Amino acid sequence: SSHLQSYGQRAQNFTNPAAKLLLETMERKKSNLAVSVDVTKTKDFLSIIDTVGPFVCLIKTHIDILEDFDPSLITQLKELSQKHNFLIFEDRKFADIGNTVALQYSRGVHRIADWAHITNAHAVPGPGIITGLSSVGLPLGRGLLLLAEMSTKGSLATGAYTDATLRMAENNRDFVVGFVAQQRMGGHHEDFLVLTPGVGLDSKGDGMGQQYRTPREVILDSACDVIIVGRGIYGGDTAESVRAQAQRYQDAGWSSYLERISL
Ligand code: 6AU
Repeated sequence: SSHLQSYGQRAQNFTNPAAKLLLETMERKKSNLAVSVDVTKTKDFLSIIDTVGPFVCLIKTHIDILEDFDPSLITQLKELSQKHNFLIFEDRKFADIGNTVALQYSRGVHRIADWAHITNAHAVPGPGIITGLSSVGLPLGRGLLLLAEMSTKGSLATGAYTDATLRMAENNRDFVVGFVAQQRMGGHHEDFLVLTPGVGLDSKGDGMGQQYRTPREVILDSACDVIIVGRGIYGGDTAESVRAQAQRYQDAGWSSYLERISL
């Protein structure tokens, strides 16, 4: 007697094409795993993505940490996204006035809006940051996540700040498709996506503030939608270990989801 909708059913709760496509992809690939590929060399970046591609719904990038960035990398990233059927999330964490973030999103060397289905922003500047980003991203069918909480020890994004971030999202539902957060919040319905970093099966932290919880804690106990895993997956040195870890996290995330919707 489940009252929770499946990922596939939830696609119809959204008008935003990026959110719909993500949920449809999750259902089709049976994956609520996003891999965060935080490496500095193009060769490693592309090889990790090709290895984990079959297991993920989403690849998360920090495009500005690549030392040998070249626009041809974007062509290759898009090809991998088609080969393996995943979406791309550039974790840019915009945090400036609307006019500036519109430029950072569309221009510069990275031209993020051209290739990233989803990006994210801090709520700290207020709603103008959404106006600026949506002026670029909405016509392209892109989606935005707001950082409502952070995974790190001592995060200031709590309480009234988190609540105000939720209100900002509710007032901009065409473009804001959800949150980067640690839990589904405020009796929050199934019509925002909650993507959650700080996920690891073998480690509790990194000595620089990061805190890890298990896929089960995140998906089942905290009712989040997507686990974001970085070093837990690509930390191993061989392609075989990267593949095995991706499979392991995909299985852990998906079985927790099946348990959640059967409650
Ligand atoms: O699994 P890790 O610790 O290797 O990587 C976690 C990834 C990093 C962070 O920049 C990002 O997730 N992140 C975010 C995001 C996604 O916005 C927010 C947050 O609160 N904590 C966090 O780790 O690429």
